[in-house]
Amino acid sequence: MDLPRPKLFEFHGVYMTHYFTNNWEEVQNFKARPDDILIATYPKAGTTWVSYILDLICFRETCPEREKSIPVSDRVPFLEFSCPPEPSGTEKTDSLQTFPRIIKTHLPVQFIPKSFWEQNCRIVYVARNAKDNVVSFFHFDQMEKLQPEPGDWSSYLERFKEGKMLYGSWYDHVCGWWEKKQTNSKIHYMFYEDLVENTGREIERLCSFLGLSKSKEEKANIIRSVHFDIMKANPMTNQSDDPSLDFSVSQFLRKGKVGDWRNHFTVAQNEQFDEDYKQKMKNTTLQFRTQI
Ligand code: PPS
Repeated sequence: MDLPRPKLFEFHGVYMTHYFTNNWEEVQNFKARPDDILIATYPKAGTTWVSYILDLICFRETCPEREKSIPVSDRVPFLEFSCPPEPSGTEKTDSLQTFPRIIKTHLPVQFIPKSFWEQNCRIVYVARNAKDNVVSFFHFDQMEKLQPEPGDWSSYLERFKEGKMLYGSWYDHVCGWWEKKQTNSKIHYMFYEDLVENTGREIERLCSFLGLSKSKEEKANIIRSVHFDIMKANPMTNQSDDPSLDFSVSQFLRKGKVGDWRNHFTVAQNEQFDEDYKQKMKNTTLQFRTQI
């Protein structure tokens, strides 16, 4: 795929690229169904992992054949993505034949199409600590040709602090969804670090949020399938079919760890980051773990 890298621009107060705003009217007018499950995240927080978990929870027993033939990116369409001639995220979602539909978005809470609220849909939000999130995003932006040029690490880190990233400020994103969750019981807010620490417990919580029960054996099967090494080797989950990703530069399933930020932040960068973080997060009760 040989497209020029896109430019960031401010869109209703949030930095975006045209791949995620081209189809804005259709996205905003999207008709959600009451049984739709929306998975929302800031990019690189564990979207693919949780998308796959949700897909297995909902469909492993009833449609086992999709396991071998449909990449997770097709099972769980990316709502606001649009890169013609590929069908847009809304078109892909509208053509899904499954119930429920599981739909992925990276939109900040204020941009969510209103029908998701009107239909009282279940929403799973996944958040990841800022330091590992920015490191993962930096490596991804190097391999993803549909992303703006990342530049070097130290300027990238500054841009992250300023919110000049695709989908804007991480701080606004995680806090905006956290505030919304306080008054909306249909939002399940979960953390990447918890998933790494105890995948089984988090799957259990997801099942209970969805009102589904799984046998011990079914749960064990899901835990096995969503292990980092297994997902990395699985062509249905490792994104190896995505022509815009350059796997000679990095991997989509790169490390899958909590604390990889220590291999990237200098001592000075870490101190400045912590100082700035304290300011930006001083009005929220939201807490993250940067190690487990
Ligand atoms: S995207 O492009 O926004 O949809 O990316 P996203 O899927 O949100 O995030 C990618 C990071 O999630 C890690 N990942 C996992 N970690 C642990 N276990 C499993 N099974 C797993 N699956 C995906 C992936 O490796 C990326 O993180 P980094 O730190 O870059 O490895």
